Amino acid sequence: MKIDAPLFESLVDDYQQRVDAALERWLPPPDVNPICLHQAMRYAVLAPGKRVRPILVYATASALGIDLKRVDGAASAVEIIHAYSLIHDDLPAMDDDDLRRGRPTCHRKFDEATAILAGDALQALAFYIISHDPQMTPDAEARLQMVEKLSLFSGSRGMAGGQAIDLAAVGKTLNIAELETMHIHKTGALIRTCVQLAALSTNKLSQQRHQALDSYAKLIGLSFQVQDDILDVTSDTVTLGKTQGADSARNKPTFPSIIGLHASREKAQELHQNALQALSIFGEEADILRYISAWFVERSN
Ligand code: GRG
Repeated sequence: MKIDAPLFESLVDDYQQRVDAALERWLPPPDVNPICLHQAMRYAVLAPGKRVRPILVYATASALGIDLKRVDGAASAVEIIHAYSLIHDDLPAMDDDDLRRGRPTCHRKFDEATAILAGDALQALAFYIISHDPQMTPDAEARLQMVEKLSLFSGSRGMAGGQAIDLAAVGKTLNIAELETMHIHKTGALIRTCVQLAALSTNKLSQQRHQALDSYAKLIGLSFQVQDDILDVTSDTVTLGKTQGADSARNKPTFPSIIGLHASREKAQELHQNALQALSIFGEEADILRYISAWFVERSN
């Protein structure tokens, strides 16, 4: 599909609406017991996030000619894992934040115990979806691989491990390689999962194409975080929907704090160019992924 900027924007809108509808189907109803827990889960997931990760699942599926119905489950699962990670990240024991997606954080709106449980239950729900969704692949082996990827990349060797490195790094001096390792795990692993889950939804993908997509995903996973660090310095709380300057206030190492703002912008652009290069074996069917890479480094929230 030939893509230009307006079409890209309308596809992003479609994907956001599509995943919101799927999330609504998977989330427990707000009036079913335990009501408070279910309301907290819905509050966190349905809050107005960018839906970057589901968009990436749909975009990869679209580039590979996969029916989007087959990846609704994967798109929902990654957003649900992301929502759980945000709830737990905001807790007093971690970043102790009051604002998320322009609203009070889950533990502020409900209470700490409910927020912990909502995160736990969301993590379980994501794996339920991947193992259960009848619309996904009929191939049991592929489904098992999806469970494996999601668990590996969200666990201690992926996102949760990155969070542990992050917490240990507060107030410390990291070099750029150590900072990258942290972000490759904390942010990059789940972004990589999005592309992998979509790629696993087809058995027609060559090893070479699979690897090219994975390289692309690794590069944009890091560029997303570089831009996040830049925005923490340059944006404002209302635009971000979370507390601006929170990283520097907590004395967290970031790309701008280590290499400066100018070099951070160059780094983001370099990662973007490398991501485009990784897609060079694809034709215009992958243009949507090229636009996503550009979006990641140009976004303002
Ligand atoms: C608690 C296991 C555990 C992990 C937490 C994702 C994470 C790991 C912490 C969130 C804090 C943070 C700033 C992480 C970097 C990743 C990131 C930029 C998250 C925000 O993602 P967006 O911008 O948020 O996609 P929305 O709200 O738009 O979905």
